[in-house]
Amino acid sequence: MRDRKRNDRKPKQYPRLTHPMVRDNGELRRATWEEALDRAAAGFARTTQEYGADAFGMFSCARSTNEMNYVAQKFTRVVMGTNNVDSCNRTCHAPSVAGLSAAFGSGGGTSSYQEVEETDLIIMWGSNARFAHPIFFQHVLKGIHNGARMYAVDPRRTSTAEWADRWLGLNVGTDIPLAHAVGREIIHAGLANTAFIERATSGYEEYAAEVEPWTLSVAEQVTGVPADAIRELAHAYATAERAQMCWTLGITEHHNATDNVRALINLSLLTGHVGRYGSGLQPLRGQNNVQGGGDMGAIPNRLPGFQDILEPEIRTKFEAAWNTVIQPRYGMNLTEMLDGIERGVLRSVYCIGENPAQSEADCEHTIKRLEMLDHLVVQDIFLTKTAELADVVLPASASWCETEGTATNSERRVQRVRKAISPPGEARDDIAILCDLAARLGHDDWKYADSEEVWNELRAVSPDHYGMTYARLEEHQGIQWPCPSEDRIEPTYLHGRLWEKDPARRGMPAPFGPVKHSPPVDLLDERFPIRMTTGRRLDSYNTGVQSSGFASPMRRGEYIELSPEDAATYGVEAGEEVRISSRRGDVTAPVWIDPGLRPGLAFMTMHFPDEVDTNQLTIEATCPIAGTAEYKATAVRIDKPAVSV
Ligand SMILES: Nc1nc2c(c(=O)[nH]1)N[C@H]1C(S)=C(S)[C@@H](COP(=O)(O)OP(=O)(O)OC[C@H]3O[C@@H](n4cnc5c(=O)[nH]c(N)nc54)[C@H](O)[C@@H]3O)O[C@H]1N2
Ligand SMILES: Nc1nc2c(c(=O)[nH]1)N[C@H]1C(S)=C(S)[C@@H](COP(=O)(O)OP(=O)(O)OC[C@H]3O[C@@H](n4cnc5c(=O)[nH]c(N)nc54)[C@H](O)[C@@H]3O)O[C@H]1N2
Ligand SMILES: [Mo]
Repeated sequence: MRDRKRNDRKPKQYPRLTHPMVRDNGELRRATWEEALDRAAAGFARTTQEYGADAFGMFSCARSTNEMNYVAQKFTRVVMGTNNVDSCNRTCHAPSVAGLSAAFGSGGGTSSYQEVEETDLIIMWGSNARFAHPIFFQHVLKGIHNGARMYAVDPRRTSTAEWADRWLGLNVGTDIPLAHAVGREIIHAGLANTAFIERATSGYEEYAAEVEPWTLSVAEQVTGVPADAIRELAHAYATAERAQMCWTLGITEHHNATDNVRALINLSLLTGHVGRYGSGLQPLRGQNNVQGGGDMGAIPNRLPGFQDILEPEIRTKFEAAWNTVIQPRYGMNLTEMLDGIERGVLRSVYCIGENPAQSEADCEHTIKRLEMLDHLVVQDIFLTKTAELADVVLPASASWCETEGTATNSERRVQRVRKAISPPGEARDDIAILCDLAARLGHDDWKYADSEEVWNELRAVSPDHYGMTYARLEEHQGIQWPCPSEDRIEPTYLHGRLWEKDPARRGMPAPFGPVKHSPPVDLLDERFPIRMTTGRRLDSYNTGVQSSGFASPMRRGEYIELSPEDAATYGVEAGEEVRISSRRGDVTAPVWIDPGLRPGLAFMTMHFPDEVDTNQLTIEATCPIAGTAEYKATAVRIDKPAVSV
């Protein structure tokens, strides 16, 4: 039985922003739109004049529409003249995009939700989709109903794992040893798809040598997963007719996250479970439009349509379309921009729909950095902790019910978003605000009659989106990219080319990534003996801005979740307040006892930072390729707070 004792701390209610604000004498005060826009634009112009275009950075919004992200990145590149634009993709799936791009040349998930219903095997690797992707999970349940087997690979026996045929409860940060042992077992059992490997891949020999030391028993020692469970997973994956490998942050929020992703992709190359109907790789994306934000070019290395900035003919195309000059180099990603603030090179930030003051690892450090900025403009729907630090606050309409546009989900499906109600007070559409700022910065020709006009501008420069008119999106109830033609719908899965017999049509082979195990950076020792991982619950959303204010019988606020064994060892009871310390800070929270946790493993969410600021504990160690932080592995200790006298 799970402990049901409630946390009686009151949730913070975030006020919806209904009018602009500017900072005077250290305080935010109400302002008119004219005043706030003038102030915002003047600050951006000033930092650029003084320090150059690259002193500006844009944090774009993965909650908002494709159209808004298209305009936000265009604002960054054309109006401000820099490629410093990024979004929360950096904190979650940038490693998936990097890993998939390295293997296949494109960063999208390779299959569709429908295929999950018609597959034979579903692996949920580091994903608690039952909580975090409940709509996708309906497709998983249909797949199970249709006879698919399911394996869950997660340190915690999660609500997702409860639906699995088998749960592999590995130690945090041991995914590469586990994947390598699965790969080795497939090879040694003679179950590798040699025809596919020869035809469609490269680097197999190196990969086989890399996995060779990872016998089942060595892997059992390192991962904590029994050898027979590893063998079972290996045989199930290799012998399945169709198999879906799904992963999320258990794989990507690590200092070696891109390597983790490569380790899973390797398994698909070894077995041929990619590039055909029913078999594929699915990184379930995070925020509702984080896939679309990246597709629209709100990332520092790609122009809209995931087109590489370093390719001269791509730049030439966009320079002609936008009548501008695009810098021939990658901009800074979100992690680099935060570093850049501290180094004094990034002086102004335009933050649209992000709350880094609470979402970044080691957030006290992030807050100090944001305070160092010469000019911070925050455009949000609520007065967030980040907005409280801003020089100018601009109230936006909420993308999901107050604006028109499109959004793109994890299966690359672009769907229409509808305006159902008007935004409150003086709040305005994100795109209209961006255009008004552009006008003040010398681009008074930025006028869009509606979101469809933005979309058609994007279609003209992005071959993958060209065939998706608004009318067709409506007719087909959403269309997956790529969609290069107005009279065709492409297959639901990517990389079918790998199965072509004709080498010319098959194209570049997909390389194996010979990656190595690297344990978490935040080491366990006598002072910090507990491995804490962080993540999500069904009833709350990210930093809680959009979900704290609601009353739900499910809502139970922040806890430190411990195994029954650890609770006994530390002599703590359910509901008792304890101090949780890491090498960066400490917080207090009540205890929740979860029998789904193994001894030595603790869990906290990121949902209630105003009650318990979990990210004061987490470590900034980031993946050097993708820039994503190791939110999933913090070393902590637990103490009963001293009784004050
Ligand atoms: N209800 C709800 N849904 C959401 C969100 C939300 O806040 N609330 N946020 C959205 C966003 S932005 C995102 S990115 C997604 C995230 O979706 P998920 O990634 O599914 O969510 P998390 O709970 O962060 O982490 C998933 C699992 O990783 C496991 N894990 C931790 N360490 C390891 C490890 O070393 N190896 C393995 N294999 N697993 C490990 C954790 O135990 C956890 O169960 O959810 C999205 N959906
Ligand atoms: N400890 C720990 N920390 C984590 C993670 C973890 O697993 N553990 N996960 C990380 C992940 S995956 C993510 S994605 C980040 C999330 O980090 P953030 O993106 O910083 O957090 P959110 O709370 O989702 O903030 C989204 C903001 O967008 C605003 N918003 C919503 N709709 C609109 C709109 O239409 N227009 C505008 N202008 N604003 C809008 C909301 O009000 C909110 O303030 O957190 C990361 N932090
Ligand atoms: Mo995310």
